[in-house]
Amino acid sequence: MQSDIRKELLDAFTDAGETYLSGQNLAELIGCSRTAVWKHIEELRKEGFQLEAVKRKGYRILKTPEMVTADEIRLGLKTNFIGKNIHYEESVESTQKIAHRLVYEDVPEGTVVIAEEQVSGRGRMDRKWYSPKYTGIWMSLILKPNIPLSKAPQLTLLAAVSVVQAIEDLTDLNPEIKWPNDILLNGKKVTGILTELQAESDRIHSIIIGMGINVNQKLADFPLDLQKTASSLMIENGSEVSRATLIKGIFTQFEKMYLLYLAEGFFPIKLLWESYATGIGKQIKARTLLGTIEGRALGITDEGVLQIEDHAGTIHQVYSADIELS
Ligand code: BT5
Repeated sequence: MQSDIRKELLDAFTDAGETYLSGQNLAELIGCSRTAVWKHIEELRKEGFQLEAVKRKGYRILKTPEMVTADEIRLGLKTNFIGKNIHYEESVESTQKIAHRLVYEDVPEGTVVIAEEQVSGRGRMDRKWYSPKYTGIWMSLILKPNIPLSKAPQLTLLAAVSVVQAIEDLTDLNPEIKWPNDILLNGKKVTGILTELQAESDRIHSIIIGMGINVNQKLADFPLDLQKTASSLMIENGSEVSRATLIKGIFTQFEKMYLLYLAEGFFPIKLLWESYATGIGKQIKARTLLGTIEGRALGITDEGVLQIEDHAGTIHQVYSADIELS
């Protein structure tokens, strides 16, 4: 089986330590073809393993990727409840799915599901979210705020502000937010946020905020159709970014923003959001389920709703859409 080859390959490298192992050695040790060995070595490279290949000697592992296990994240984490309870998995369909299940087990507010890889990561409206192993942050945060249903989208904006602040704290990058849920660097998407909720009538039981952050992917690691629109922090920054450190930064910023929100409402978050927003005051196109609206983005209301003034001067309130900046 494929995963067995991979496991045996990693075991062989671990046993060999500093010693090089040739493709032939590895194939014999594992009992597979040299092509299979080569294929798995390429896979490991994509996942962030640094392998050295020396002619007539073979391969050895120079560096393994950083993990985002609960222990790794707990170390030095100074929050009171966000990220205090971490559910970590190596590979999942979607962290959202696990978070929805955990809600039924009555986990504490601030519980986070983190995975190294998602095989069916999802975006809004069941779109796919590409979530390869070890190179990004794929996590879902469970909240239980006592707010009406209509205010839930504000938490998407709050999450975006927290992620931008954490990226700015850790790198020299200056990300922008595209309403409602994208974080961009040089016009390319590095983060997507998906807010889902469980509610009974108008009472929110829990809100699950999914955050997908491209951290250490190279451009060639993205599928072709995403290479024009997506990017990672490493591509824009020029060097690797520690996922565990960034996760801790997001938890810290999120907790600060969330407590401010619960105490003072959306207004202070709105001001921060506006300072990072792109497209406001500009001509934009908003694709909604009911049709496309073109006009000037006026800004967001105190509720977090986007306002667009069309060419006839009518002001539209947009609750959910895909935005195209011109
Ligand atoms: C989003 O949807 O941007 C929300 C993404 C949320 C992902 C997180 S990861 C943890 C949690 N668990 C999940 O299963 N999901 C959440 P949307 O605005 O609908 O954008 C989706 C579109 O972004 C796709 O149709 C692609 O065009 C593009 N896309 C897919 N993967 C991408 C990636 N890794 N980076 C940049 N763009 C991507």
